Amino acid sequence: MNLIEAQVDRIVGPTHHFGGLGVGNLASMEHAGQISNPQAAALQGLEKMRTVATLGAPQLILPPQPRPDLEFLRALGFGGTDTDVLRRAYNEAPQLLSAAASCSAMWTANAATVTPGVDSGDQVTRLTVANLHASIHRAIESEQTWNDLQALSKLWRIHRPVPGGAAMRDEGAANHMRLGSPRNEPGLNIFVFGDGDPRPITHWPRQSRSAYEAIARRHELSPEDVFFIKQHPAAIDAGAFHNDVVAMSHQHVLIHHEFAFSENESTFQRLGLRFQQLTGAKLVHVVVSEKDLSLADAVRTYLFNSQIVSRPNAPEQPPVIICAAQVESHSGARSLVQSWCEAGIFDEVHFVNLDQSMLGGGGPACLRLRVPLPEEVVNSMDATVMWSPSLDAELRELIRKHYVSELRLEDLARIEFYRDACRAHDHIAASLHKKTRESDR
Ligand code: SUG
Repeated sequence: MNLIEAQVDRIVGPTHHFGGLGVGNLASMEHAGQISNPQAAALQGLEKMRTVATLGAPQLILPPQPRPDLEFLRALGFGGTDTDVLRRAYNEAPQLLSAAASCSAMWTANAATVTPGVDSGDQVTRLTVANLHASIHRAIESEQTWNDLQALSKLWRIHRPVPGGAAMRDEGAANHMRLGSPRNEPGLNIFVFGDGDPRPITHWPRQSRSAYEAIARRHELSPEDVFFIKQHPAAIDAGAFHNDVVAMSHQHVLIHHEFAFSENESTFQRLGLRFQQLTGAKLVHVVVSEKDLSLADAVRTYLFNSQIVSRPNAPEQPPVIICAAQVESHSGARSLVQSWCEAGIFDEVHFVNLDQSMLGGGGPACLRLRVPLPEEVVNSMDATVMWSPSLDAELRELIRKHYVSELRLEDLARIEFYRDACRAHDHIAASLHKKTRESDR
């Protein structure tokens, strides 16, 4: 039996804007205040989901988290009517209004850390919802994320976020990699953390080792198959605020930049050896040198943030790699992908335009949570949120009708805009949970 990787994406919300809130995230900081296009952002996300679903992978869709979060603003002392709360937040602390309206939950790679049941010695898939304590706008996501993931399946166990505040800050799957065979057999779990020595100079490391140690314990992973690996401080300082900006993995493939990790060769030797013992196969380990692609260009193109997808009905075929359009227009990054396809690591490459997400520092892999599942769990999942051509068409129509194509921070302070955003959210959520769709009958 094989493990099938379900992909969970969230629709970008109607309040998508560039708040410059991403800690250590150069794209986010650089584009702060720029006019955003929520309609294009949501349609671009849907287009990527279509690409993935067309490969035969189960593609699940979550609704946007309701924003602006007025409860959050009220808790911070902005009182009065809804109109007052929005106006006061905008006048007194616009960055808090921006945080309350952020659609950052669209980057579902940060929703949770996931391990398949087989790694814990049983068949129970485990998820720990990320606390996202490194950033104000992201720390408000976890409650809704817990509810959303809980609703998707009854056959997995979802743990609450790791407690303990900033010392236990956790960014979910963006810093976690699992290597294993395509079969439902134990694999290796690699947890990449940024705190401790050697420290970055400019940016604050978002992921703590202690949080991942707690997750490995909670998920009952066997210690000999768990690796804790340190992010290179130079990578964090160059803008790799998450490991998935400089490293990617899928089954027997591990590809990363030479400055992704602060580890010596022996760690990777142990990793390769253990992988071979566990799976009987050789780990394909590709290290991209600074000469072939500088750290700065890795961050600019998000090459290592490509989404790798196996076709469930052709599991022995090499997977497909989905890259941001920025990879296609960078000759160095493009030739690397082409060389990997020629070497048979990937079957083919698809380029997708995710410009609105990229301006906030999120590429293809940031926009999905991958969940390796045995087939019967895939079949147990909430079918009403599974991608289908008719759901896709319905969502596109709603987005075209209810989302604006130009948004400025001051718009978020208007009560009319707030009401429209609530309506847009309700339409999308209702559409996702509709039992039967005209065209599916
Ligand atoms: O947490 N950007 C997100 C991007 C997350 C990318 N995810 C992965 N690498 N897996 C972040 O920094 C920008 C928000 C703003 O600028 O308004 C933001 O939150």
